[in-house]
Amino acid sequence: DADTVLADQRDGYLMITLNRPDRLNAFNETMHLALREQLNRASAASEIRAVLLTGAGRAFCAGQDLSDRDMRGGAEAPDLGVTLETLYNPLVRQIRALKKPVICAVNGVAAGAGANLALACDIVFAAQSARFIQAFSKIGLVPDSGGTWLLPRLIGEARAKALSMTGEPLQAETAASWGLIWKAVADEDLMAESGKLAAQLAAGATKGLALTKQLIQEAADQPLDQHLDAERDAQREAGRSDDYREGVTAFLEKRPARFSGA
Ligand code: T3D
Repeated sequence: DADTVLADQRDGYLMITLNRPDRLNAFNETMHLALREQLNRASAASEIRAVLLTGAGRAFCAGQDLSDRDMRGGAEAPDLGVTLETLYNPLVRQIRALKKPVICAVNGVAAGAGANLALACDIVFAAQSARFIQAFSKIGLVPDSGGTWLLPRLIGEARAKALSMTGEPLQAETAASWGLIWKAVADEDLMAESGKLAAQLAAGATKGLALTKQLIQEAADQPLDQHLDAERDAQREAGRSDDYREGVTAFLEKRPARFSGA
């Protein structure tokens, strides 16, 4: 189970590849921990200013590895609350809390927790041939990894319920037209397009982008009045960054800004 996750630092961003292609990159504990470690690395390293997450082979991620849940010999069902508490929930929290943009390139099928992992990222590209499947209902489970929170917010209750209850695959283009993801792109363009955006955001005003991410995420839970205060505080903080000074100066000097991330 070595190298269940590959990581490659390029152009200011960390490209992380889920790498269990023979299992469609389904999650076992080793892959969870390896992914967590790479996200921690991305969070800690000042030279990494964005993350690009993708999958090896023909799939993005098929969710939980069900061969680790084999109860055919009469084994007791595992306590799934424990797996969520210790593995899936920390992963979603980690992505949402990361103070750098996380871009997801969904290169193929994204099922179960694999679909919701993708949706937890900040900007999601998908290859035209990719499908999103809330596979949970087929095995008697509920959508996890934030699915029941994110889906109704992104696409409304009607579509969220139908996708979750039927487990029907949703094609990338429909996902984009519904507002579930940012863009569906031709398969052969997926990595170039998502890599280009990752590099662009890695060269951006990191502090401002992190505050933007935080504000948009918090908006779902607070009234406008309170949120206006949060925007005021965030803008005050962004306004104290070197990148704000550089952005305004570059505009006035009619040249591209050179953001340092500070
Ligand atoms: O358990 C907990 O801790 C709670 C947390 C749960 C989170 C969850 O994610 S629950 C949902 C788990 N995932 C699924 O239910 C999806 C299962 N997979 C599928 O439905 C299909 O494989 C796909 C729709 C994703 C893809 O279909 P297809 O036809 O393109 O491929 P395939 O032939 O089904 O799969 C190819 C191989 O990958 C196959 O192995 P083989 O026959 O070549 O040896 C298949 O068994 C394996 N595979 C696919 N998904 C999983 C998997 N092996 C283990 N676990 C998987 N999730």
